[in-house]
Amino acid sequence: MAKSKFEYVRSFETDDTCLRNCYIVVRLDGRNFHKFAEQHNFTKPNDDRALGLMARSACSVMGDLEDIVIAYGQSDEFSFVFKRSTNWFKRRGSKLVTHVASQFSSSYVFYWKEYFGEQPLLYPPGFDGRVVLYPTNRNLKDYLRWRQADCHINNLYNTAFWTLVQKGGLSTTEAEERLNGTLSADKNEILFSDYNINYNNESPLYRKGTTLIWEKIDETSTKRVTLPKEGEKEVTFTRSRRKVTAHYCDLIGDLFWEEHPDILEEDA
Ligand code: DGT
Ligand code: MG
Ligand code: MG
Ligand code: MG
Ligand code: MG
Repeated sequence: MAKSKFEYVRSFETDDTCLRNCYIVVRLDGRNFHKFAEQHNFTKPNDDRALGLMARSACSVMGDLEDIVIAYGQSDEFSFVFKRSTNWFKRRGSKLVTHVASQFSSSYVFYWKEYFGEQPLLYPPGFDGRVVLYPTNRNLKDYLRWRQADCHINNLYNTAFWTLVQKGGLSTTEAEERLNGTLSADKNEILFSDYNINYNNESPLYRKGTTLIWEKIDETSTKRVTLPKEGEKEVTFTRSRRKVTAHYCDLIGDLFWEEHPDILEEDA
C-alpha cells in the first residue's frame, strides 16, 4: 500500500529501546495513596487486604506478561524485574512500563472485591511507572535491597508511631515529636519497654514486604483408569508446574540468592 503524505510523522517517535544485557526494572507506585488509604479505611500502619490486593495484582502481571523473573512489593509500590536477555516488546521501555502499569491497575480493580468484600471502591486508582536498567547482578540485588531497606525503615517508624497513638494515647503530633531524632534501636526499645512489642515478632509481610518468584511445584493427582489386563485401577500422576509463589523473606543477606540461583543470569 502506498504511504500517505502523513507518514512522516512517524519519524517523530523517539527510540526508547532499553540497553542490551541489562535487567529492566519497572517500578509502579500508587498515585496519592495517602488519600486513597484514608478514604478506603485502610488499617494503620498495615492493611492486610490492601497488601494482599497489591500482591494479587502483581501475580497477575507476572502470569500475563513474559520474562518477569522476580517482583518485590511494599506499601503502595511494586517492582518487576525482567530477565536481562528479554526481548519482550523489543525492549521498548514505554511498551514495557505501560503494559505493566495497565495490567496491574486493571487487576487491582478486578480483584478488589476478593479482598475488600462489600466495601466499595470509591474511584479508579492509578499507578505511575518508571523504568530503570541495572547492568550487573550486584546492582540488581542492591536495587531490591534498597527497596527492602526502605520497607524496613518505614515500617519500623510507622509501627512505633501508630503504637504510640493507638496504645499510648498520644496525639499524632506528640507521637511525631516523640520519634523525632530517634534511631532504629530507640524505636525498638520504645516498642519493647513501653508496649511489650518485640518488633522482630511482627509479621514478616510487614517487615520484609512481598517477594514473588516462579517456582516448580509438583502436583499429584489420582485418576481412575481402566487398563486392558488389570481392569479399573487408581493411578497417581505427578506433574511439575511453574507457579508464582510469595515469600516474605530477607533479600539483603546472601541466603535468598544462594537458595534461588535460577532467578538471575550469570554476569557476562
Ligand atoms: P504519590 O506516590 O506521590 O502519588 O503519593 P502517595 O500518597 O501515594 O505517597 P507514597 O507512595 O510515598 O506513600 C504511600 C502511601 O500509601 C502512604 O501515605 C501510606 C499509604 N499506605 C500504603 N499502604 C498502606 C497500608 O497498608 N495502610 C495504610 N493505612 N496506608 C497505607
Ligand atoms: Mg511517590
Ligand atoms: Mg504512592
Ligand atoms: Mg509509595
Ligand atoms: Mg496495537
